[in-house]
Amino acid sequence: MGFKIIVCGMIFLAMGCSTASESPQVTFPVRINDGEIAPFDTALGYRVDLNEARLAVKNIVFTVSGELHTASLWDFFVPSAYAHPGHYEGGDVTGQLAGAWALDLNNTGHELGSATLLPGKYFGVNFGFSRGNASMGLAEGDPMIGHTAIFRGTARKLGIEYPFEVITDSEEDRILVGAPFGATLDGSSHGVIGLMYKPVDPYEKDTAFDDLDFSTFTPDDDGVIRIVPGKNSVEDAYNKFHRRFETHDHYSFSYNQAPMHVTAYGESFIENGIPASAVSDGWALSYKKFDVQLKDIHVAGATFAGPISVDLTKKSQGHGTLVGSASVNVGSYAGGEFTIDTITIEGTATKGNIQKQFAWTLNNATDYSNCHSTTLIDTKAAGTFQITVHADHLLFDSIVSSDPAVGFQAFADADRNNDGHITPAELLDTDIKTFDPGNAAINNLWDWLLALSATVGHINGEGHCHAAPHTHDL
Ligand SMILES: [Ca+2]
Repeated sequence: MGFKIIVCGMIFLAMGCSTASESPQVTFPVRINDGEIAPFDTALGYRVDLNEARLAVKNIVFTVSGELHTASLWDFFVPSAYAHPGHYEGGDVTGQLAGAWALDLNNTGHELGSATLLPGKYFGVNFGFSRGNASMGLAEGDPMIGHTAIFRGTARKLGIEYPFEVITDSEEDRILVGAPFGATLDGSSHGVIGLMYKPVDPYEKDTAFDDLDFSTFTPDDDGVIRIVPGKNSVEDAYNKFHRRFETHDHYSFSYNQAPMHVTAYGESFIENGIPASAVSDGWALSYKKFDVQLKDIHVAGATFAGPISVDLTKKSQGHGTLVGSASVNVGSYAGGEFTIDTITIEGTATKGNIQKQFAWTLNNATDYSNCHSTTLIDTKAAGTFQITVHADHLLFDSIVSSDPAVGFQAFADADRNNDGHITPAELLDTDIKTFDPGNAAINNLWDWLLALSATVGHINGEGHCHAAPHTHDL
C-alpha cells in the first residue's frame, strides 16, 4: 500500500497535472535537524544516553491534507496532554525525496539531498524502512549492514550502568506513515526540511526503550547487553522494542527558516577611539557617544522599519550591537539596504596637552542601497547583516578622493573663542579652505561635516553601498 503512495507521488510529479502546471515545484534540502539526542528516562526508570543512533530509510514522501484534514491537524494544535487520534492515513503525496540512506541521527546538519515539493499545506511524511548496505556508504564490516537501525549507549538505574546495543530489522516493504510535518509552502519558500528522531514520543511520552528492563539481561563477555534479531534469550524484549521503534510518533519533520541578525558596529575607531597613529596631523579622538539612528533596513526579505538608535561606543567584543533579528528563508542574499537618519556624536580630540570637545547632531538622513554584501542564511549558523560605521570618514579632507587624508586640525582651528568646545555655530562660520568638496557647493565646515556624515555607512566591514539623500519613509 505504501509503495503505491510513493509511485503515485512520482507519477504525479513527473507527469504534472493541472495543479502542477499552475504551481512550480520547489526544492528543499532535507537534513538531520539541529540538536543532539538528549538523554531520556524510560518507563522502567532507566536513564538512557544514546551515543549512537543510526537508521536506514528510503524514499521519503510528503503529504498534504486530504479528507482527514481536521484530524490530521490535531497534533499541531492540541496540547500534548491529550492523546492524538493516531491515524494519519490519507492525504495526497505531493513531494518526494527518492533514495536510501543510513542516517546517523546524531549527525546534526547532515544533508540527505533535495526534496521536490509542490506548493501546498503539508501535514505528514511517509518513508520506508530499509536495511544498511554498501551503497549507502557503509564500510565493510559496519554492523549496520543488513539491518534497519542500531542504537548504542548506556542505561543507568540505581547507580548501575548497563552498556547496550540494540539492533532492529524492519521488513523491506515496511512504510512509516504519518510522521508529523507542518508547513505551508509556496514558490517563495526557501527553508530547510529537518528530520528529527524523537526517542520520547512528544504526545504520549513513551519511548522505544520502555519495555527494556536492562537489569534482567545477561551481558555478553565484553559487558555489553545486546538486543538483536534472532537472539532467543531476548526475543520478547526485541519484539517489544521493534514495535515501538516503527511507530510514527518517534519521527517528525519540520520546516525551518533560519535566524538572521542585523547588527551595527563602529569598529575599534568608535569603541576605543581613533588613535593619533591613524590621523595625519597628530590628533587622537575618543567618543563618549556615537549614536546612529537606523531605519528602513531591508535584507533577506526581512524589514526592520525602526527607527532604532544604537550607541556604537558600547564595547561589543567585535560583534557590534544587535539591531534586530528575524527568521527568514534559507538562502544567499545579495544586496540589502538601510537608512542612517540622525548621527549624534560627543567626544574629545587630544593633541599633546590640548583638548577639544565636540557634541554634534548631524541631521543628514542617508539611504544606503545596493550594498555589496552577501548575507548567507543557513540553519547551521545565524546569518548576520552588519551595518558598519566608519568614524574616520568624518575626518576626510576630500569627499571625492579615493585616498583622502584623515585629519582634525581644521576642526580644532574652528574653536574660534578657544574655549575648548567646537560648536556647530563655529563650524558654520569656518571656511573649508583646502578641503575638496568635488562638485558640491559646500563652503563651511558644518556643511562639510554633514556631507561627510553621508559616507560613514558600510556593510559587513568594508562593503560599499550606494549612498543617496534619504527620499521617503516606509
Ligand atoms: Ca568654541
